[in-house]
Amino acid sequence: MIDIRHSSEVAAARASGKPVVALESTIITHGMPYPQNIEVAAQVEQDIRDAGAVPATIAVLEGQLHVGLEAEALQALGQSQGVAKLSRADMAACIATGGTGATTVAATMIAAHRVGIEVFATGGIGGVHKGAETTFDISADLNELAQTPVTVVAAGAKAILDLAKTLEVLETLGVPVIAHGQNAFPAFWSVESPLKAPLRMDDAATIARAHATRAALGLPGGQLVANPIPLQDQIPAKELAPIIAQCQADADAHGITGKAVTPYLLQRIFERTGGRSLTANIALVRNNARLAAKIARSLSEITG
Ligand code: PSU
Ligand code: MN
Repeated sequence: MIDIRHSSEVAAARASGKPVVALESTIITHGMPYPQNIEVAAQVEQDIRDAGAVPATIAVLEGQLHVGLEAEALQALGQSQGVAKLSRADMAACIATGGTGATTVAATMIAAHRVGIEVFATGGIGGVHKGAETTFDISADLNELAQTPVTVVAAGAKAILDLAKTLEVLETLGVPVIAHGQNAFPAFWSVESPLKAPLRMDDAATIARAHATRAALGLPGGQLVANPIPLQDQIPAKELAPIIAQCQADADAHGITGKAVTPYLLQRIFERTGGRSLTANIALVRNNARLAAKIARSLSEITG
C-alpha cells in the first residue's frame, strides 16, 4: 500500500542480489552541521561502495519513503531546515501527512527490514539518558533492536548517555551487544568505556553467522555491533568527561527535553571541543560503514 522509492543503485542491487547496507538520515539533519553533514553522507556511501556493497540512505521526502537517495536528494535534505526527526512513533504519521523527515536508528531499521536489508551502519545508537530514573528518557532505538531483525553497526553509544543503564536495558530486551575486536564496550568518541561488552567477535563473518543463526532460531530482533573508533581518531574518555558534564548541565539549565536532547548535546559538545568531536564522529562513522559492508557481504554468502 505504501509506495517505497528506491534509488537506481539500490534497485539494481536488489535485482542482482548485491549486498546492501542501510544508512540513517538523522545523523545528516540533526547529528552534524552543514556542510560537513552532506560531505560525510556522500563519503560514507562511497566507503560502502569501495568495500563491495551498495549504500541505501533512508528518509521520508514529501510523504514518500525513500530507500536509497539520489545524490541531489541527499544534498537537498542536508540543507533543509526544520526537517522532522522520525522514530517508530512518527514515521507513519509523516508519510500519511506528506511530510519530510529524517530517520533515526529505530525508523531506519523499520524501513530496512521492510525491504529486506539486514545490515545498517551508523555513528551511535540512542540509549538510556543520564537521569532517566526521573526523566524516563530511553531511546526507542533500544526497543527496536529487540524486535526488528537488523544488525546495527555503531561505535557503541555516546558518552552523553548512561552507558551502564543502556547495557542493562539491552540485556533485559535480549539484544546481543557484540564488541568488535576488543573486550570493552566502546564509548563513541573513545575506544573504550569502563564497561565490558557482553559479547566479543573479531571478524565480520562471525557476526554475519550470528545474525543468520538468530533468524534460524526464530528470534525476533537485531544485534548491536559495537565497533570502536580507530585509536588514532579517538578523544580519550578522561578528556571528554568534564566537557560532557558541562554540556549536560547546559541542557538542564535550558530545559531541553525529549527528542531535542541528543541534537542539543551534540552541538554543544562540538562547540566545547572546538570541532574535535565532529572529526572523531566522521572517522567512526566511516569505520562503521566499512565493517557493515563486510558483514553484508558475508551474510549474502551465507544466505545466497
Ligand atoms: N547518535 C549520534 N548521532 C545521531 C544520533 C545518535 O551519534 O545523530 C541520532 C540517531 O538517529 C539516533 C537518535 O537514532 O539520535 C536517537 O535519538 P533519541 O535519543 O531521541 O531516540
Ligand atoms: Mn529520548
